[in-house]
Amino acid sequence: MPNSSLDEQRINAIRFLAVDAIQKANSGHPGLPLGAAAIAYTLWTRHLRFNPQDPHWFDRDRFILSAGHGSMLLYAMLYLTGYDLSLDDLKHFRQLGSKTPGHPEVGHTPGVEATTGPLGQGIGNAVGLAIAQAHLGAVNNRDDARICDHFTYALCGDGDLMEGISQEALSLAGHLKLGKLIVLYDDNRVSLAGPTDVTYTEDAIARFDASGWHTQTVDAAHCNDADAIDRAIAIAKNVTDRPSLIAVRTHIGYGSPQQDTSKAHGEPLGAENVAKTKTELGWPLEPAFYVPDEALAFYRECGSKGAGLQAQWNATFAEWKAAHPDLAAPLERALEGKLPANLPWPTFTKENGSIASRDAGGIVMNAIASALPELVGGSADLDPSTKTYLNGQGDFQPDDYLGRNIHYGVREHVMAAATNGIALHGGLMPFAATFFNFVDYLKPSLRLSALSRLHAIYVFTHDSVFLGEDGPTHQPIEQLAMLRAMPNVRVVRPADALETMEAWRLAIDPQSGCPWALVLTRQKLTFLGERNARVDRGAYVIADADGTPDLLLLATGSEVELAIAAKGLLERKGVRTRVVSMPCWSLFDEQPLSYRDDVLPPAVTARISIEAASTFGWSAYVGQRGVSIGIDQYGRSAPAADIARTLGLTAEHITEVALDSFAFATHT
Ligand SMILES: Cc1ncc(C[n+]2csc(CCOP(=O)(O)OP(=O)(O)O)c2C)c(N)n1
Repeated sequence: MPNSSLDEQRINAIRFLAVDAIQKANSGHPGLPLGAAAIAYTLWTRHLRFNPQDPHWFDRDRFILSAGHGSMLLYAMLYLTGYDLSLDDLKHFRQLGSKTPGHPEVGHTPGVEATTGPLGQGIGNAVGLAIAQAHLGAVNNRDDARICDHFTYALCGDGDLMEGISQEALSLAGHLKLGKLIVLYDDNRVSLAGPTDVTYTEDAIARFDASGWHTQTVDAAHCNDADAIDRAIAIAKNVTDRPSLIAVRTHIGYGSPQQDTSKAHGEPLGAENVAKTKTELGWPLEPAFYVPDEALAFYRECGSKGAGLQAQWNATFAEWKAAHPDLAAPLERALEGKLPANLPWPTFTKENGSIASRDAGGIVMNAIASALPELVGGSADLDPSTKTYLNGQGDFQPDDYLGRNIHYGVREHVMAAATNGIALHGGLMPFAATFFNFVDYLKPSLRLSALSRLHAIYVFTHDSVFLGEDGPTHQPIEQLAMLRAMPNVRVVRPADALETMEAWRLAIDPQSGCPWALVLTRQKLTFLGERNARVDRGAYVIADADGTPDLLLLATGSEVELAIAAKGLLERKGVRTRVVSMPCWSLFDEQPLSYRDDVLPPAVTARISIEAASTFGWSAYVGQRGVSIGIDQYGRSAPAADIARTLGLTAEHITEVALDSFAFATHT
């Protein structure tokens, strides 16, 4: 039981705000708020440094509710401590247009730091947030002023820890010795479908031990005891050479008739059980959404201390800025979402010869890296292949958080979730790289980059069957279609070095407000000529017909040069052919109709799309009379030229198809 009745009352205020909101919505998850209220209470009122008046204060502690289904716990804390979230907002939990959606959404509710709900993502975000703090701290903190020195806390449940991404996250965080990361585990041994012992019986805490974390348990006798939790958090904060886990043994649905059962997990208690729970915990039955004046005053006072904390920090920051203008300028610029003027972009000309777009990407990144200190990131053990290593910028390692190259290891999923965390932190521009085929391993996190409109840059290389001998397990087919179907993602597949550079130019724009997927080749690409490569318009005419075109060839990436070769053959047969490079569909779709009609004249119905991937989606551009040449099957393990021949991706085959199509379009 709580050690004092005041604590108990304040903890119960959290519980019953959640219970009443869920009951009113007739939807939600009361089990977690009932069981974990004491954890939130202790953390928020005794440790967390936050300012409800300025939810974006740079050096605030971050709190991530990884178990996002427990959103009412977070909303209750935000309301109680004085964020811009009213009691009325809680009364509209899960309703259309409310500030209190079913799962927390960053950018939607003041004080919510990350969009969580897909289990395990929040722990990955927390690792990224802690990486960002460690790096920005190493770059900027000085003995006289520690301007980036906050903690990152995450609250997770059994479900988070069952997800594989959590293993990647704790393994990476343990290696990196992220001492300012503290994970609180709501160890209630019940999940959605029943008790966890039907499937989850390993020693969860030993996993953290084995990964180099500092671990503590707060046992069942104290699950409601703020002082016990308080002591554990205080100890964890003092452990600076390792991340910390605090497993708090709790009871799902605490105090309700469904306590310790999965019935409490994800459905409203029901009016009768709400009443029984209130009676059990000594809470007045009426009114709903009751918060004792003393409790509200206490929480509001905790919240109002944040203004003082931030004022102190502001003073430290001002001194630091005066003493270190060289550090302050780039940090402030990045935080304002601005780029440095005159970045040293490389030039690509015919003299560079044929060059793979992955190599072009590496040249671009390395050209701008020194002038763009916020660019940090890494690959999933693939940077020799993805060409994304930033030369001379150091490795982010436990003994050197200054390094800008993050070695994610073969952990694609947490790489992307951590990338989201870095983007959420502010002050940095994260990138993440892997083979395009393995986008499948990180897609759940990329989806959250997109949903949250995070500025994260994904570099995906080995973009097609033309990677060759590694075979169909490594050859992407449907991945382009998958990413193009995802709202808010800019998918760019450049045709040569110049388009690659233009893609990077767009991708680093902090105002773009979305994730970018740069899809690059392993194999060399012909330089397609000095020109105004309008990647920003999504598609443009790269090689035009002499006169009004009879036929349009639409292509992306490595297939643009194939289209240009086919154009040569077609013109010998008298077919006036226009080639359109279409590196980014979504940008093209957003152009005015007049531009789209200029590039793809409606009168020209003989249209062929050429892309070494699933043809899914191309019908929107080739129309009913058009034809899509692509690969609607899995690839082959063979040299690229043999694959091209077998799958019909040759200029000769394209020409044959085009001639048929032209005949069809003009004679029907
Ligand atoms: C990736 C993913 N899979 C499944 C779900 C559906 N789901 C939501 S909560 C939950 C169980 C979580 O159990 P636990 O973490 O123990 O939470 P508690 O029951 O203690 O509230 C499941 C399966 C989800 N949100 N995310």
